[in-house]
This record gives sequence, C-alpha cells and structure tokens, in this order.
Amino acid sequence: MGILNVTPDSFSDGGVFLSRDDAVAQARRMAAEGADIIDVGGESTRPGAQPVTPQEEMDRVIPVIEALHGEISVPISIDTSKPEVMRAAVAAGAGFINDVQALRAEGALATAAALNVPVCLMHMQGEPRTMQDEPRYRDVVADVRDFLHARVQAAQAAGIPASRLVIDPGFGFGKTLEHNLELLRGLKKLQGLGAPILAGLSRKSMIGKALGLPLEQRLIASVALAVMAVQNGARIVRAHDVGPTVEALRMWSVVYPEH
Ligand code: 8Y7
Repeated sequence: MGILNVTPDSFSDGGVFLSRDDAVAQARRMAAEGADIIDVGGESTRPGAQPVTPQEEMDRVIPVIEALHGEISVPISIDTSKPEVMRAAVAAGAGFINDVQALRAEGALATAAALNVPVCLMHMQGEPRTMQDEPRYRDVVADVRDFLHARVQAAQAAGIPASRLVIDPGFGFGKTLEHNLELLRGLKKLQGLGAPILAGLSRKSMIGKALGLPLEQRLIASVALAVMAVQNGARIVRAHDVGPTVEALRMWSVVYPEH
C-alpha cells in the first residue's frame, strides 16, 4: 500500500504532494514500483495535528481520486474516518476504506457497510492530538487484539463480512516505543481474528526514537521493519518508499514461497 498524502501538514512529506498533477504523478510512480493499492489521505493524523472539516478533507482528496480513477489500474484507498468523505471517495472511484478510527465515528459502520468495499480497522488509543501523552496498556498485544476483535464483531454485526475486513495494530497511535516493539514481536497473536493484518511502520517516529534518525534517513529501517512485519504475519504493508519495500518483500517471498 503506497502512501499518498494530500495534506499540508503530514509529518513525513508535508506539502510535497499538494498539487493534483503531482499527486497523480506520485501515485503512478508508486504503482509502477509495485504498489497494489494507493492510500489517499487528506487529514494528517500525526501527534498534535489539527482536525479538518469534512468539506476541507473532501476538497483535498476527491479531485485526486477522480484524477486517479481510470488513470491507474491499482485500487485506490481512502484514508478517512468521516462517513461523508467515505461516500464521496467511493463515488469518485475509491475501492477501499482505511479508517484509523476503526469505524467508531458516528454513522461510519452503516456507511461502510452500504458502500460494499473492503475496510481496514486500525487500533488507536486516544485521539491524534493527545495520543502520545503517556499511553498505557495492561498488556499491549492482548489489549490491541481485544479491541480489534470487538471492532471486527461490530463491523460484522453492521453487515460487513469478515472477508471484507483488514486489521491493523496502528503502530505509533497512542503507543510508546516499547509498546510498538512488543506489538511487532507479538504481531502473530493478531492472526485468528479472521482478517488479514496490515502494518504501517514506514518512517515512523519509533525509528527516530530507536536509532536517533531524522525523517529523511529512515528508509533502511523502514524496509527492515516491513520485512519483520511480514515475517510476523502482516500481509499488507503501508509504505512511503514503494520500490525498495517491494524489492525486499519480493526477496522474502522467494525465501518463503508458500505464503
Ligand atoms: C497508519 C495509517 C497512518 C497505519 C493504517 C503515518 C493513515 C501516519 N499510519 N493507516 N495511517 N496504518 N492503516 O506515519 O499505521 O503514515 S498516518
């Protein structure tokens, strides 16, 4: 899953892909490098980011999705938690919903069910503005597993079959470095909920905290973490640097051809 941010304040490439033509070119490049899905996001979820209105979010993402639709052959994912953005994005050509709130917003479950597209349910403790202020868990792997289990059940009760769900532990979303490391080591314990696992580790601050590397020097660690996530059961990896990530995972697939 290649990341396409169309926000002015995204932490890792803020402001770089703002124009529609640039966004389309970047999506094309990621598809050519082997991305199987392009994730378009119009609201930054970095710690401390300001919320945006549904209209503002739609103004950012809908023109890009319209331009991509029919132009690239890989499915387009909409990274949003807002039902009205989900509806507009799917109408414009998105075929996947990536919701960091796991369909907890008012009306999101019913909207996603009606739209009939696959959905990624991600774990987050707290909300982006404050989530990194002293996150706490009883047992981070068990707590995240219980949360995702409950959200899978809620989605199914709303009419979304498990075959249309993806689950994600939400690395960095209300987690310390140690929480993130425990989740990565215990990722296999999220198997058995009936949905494939997505992992987003690309350029995240856990790399900065662990290795003292600035954003622009996190490529190799990001690729290493992507391989570790797949080794531990992830089947979709969300990444900024698609070419290097795909090459590493192709090598992984040669070593483990049965997967
Ligand atoms: C994730 C994500 C972000 C992630 C899923 C970033 C939108 C922060 N991270 N969605 N979104 N999983 N499913 O570093 O880990 O890209 S935003």
